[in-house]
Amino acid sequence: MIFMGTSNPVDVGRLTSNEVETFRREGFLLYPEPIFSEDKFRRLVEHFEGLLEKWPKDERPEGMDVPHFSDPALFEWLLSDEVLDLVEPLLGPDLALFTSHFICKPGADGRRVPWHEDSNYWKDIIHPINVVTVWLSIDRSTPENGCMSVVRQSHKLGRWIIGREVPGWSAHQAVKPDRIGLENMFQRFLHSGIGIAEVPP
Ligand SMILES: O=C(O)CCC(=O)C(=O)O
Repeated sequence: MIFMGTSNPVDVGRLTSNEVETFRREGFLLYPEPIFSEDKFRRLVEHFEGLLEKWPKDERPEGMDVPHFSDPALFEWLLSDEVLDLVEPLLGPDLALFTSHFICKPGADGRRVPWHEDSNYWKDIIHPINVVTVWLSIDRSTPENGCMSVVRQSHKLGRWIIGREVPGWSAHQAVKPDRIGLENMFQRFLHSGIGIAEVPP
């Protein structure tokens, strides 16, 4: 889920000033707690499994884009206090939900997302690109099963990078949960949409 904001960040919500500072410095933040309560998260997983069940068998499941257009029940999670209170300290209270996406990657043949800046896709749509992505893994997301990687501080590079390796960086330098002392990225990740990220196969 990706949010846009037009006002000044405010000192409220679920982030400490240290976390806000880390986000601004690094371009991403691993939130130290699960975003939703166990019960609310379990209901989201069940809801998602229901959507997947109905998804056409001849279409890739990574393609479940903007599911909230046809399924307003998803606003229970997308516009929940738990999520808005993470985003508001970064973007301020004047927020809009820009998009949402379930990127479901089946074991062994999940589609790779190459190195990219999300903002490259949106540069003709959003001005200024002042966005926060809340990336929430439904299953355990580890280096072994192809979790997302980000290039630390790449949001400061000011380039439009898409589909290729990042000059001056190699994949082994990218930030993955095991590099920052976490077992996995389960249920907690925010990034700026301007930094460079990839998801290997
Ligand atoms: O989770 C994924 O596969 C891709 C996510 C991504 O590229 C992003 O959040 O920018």
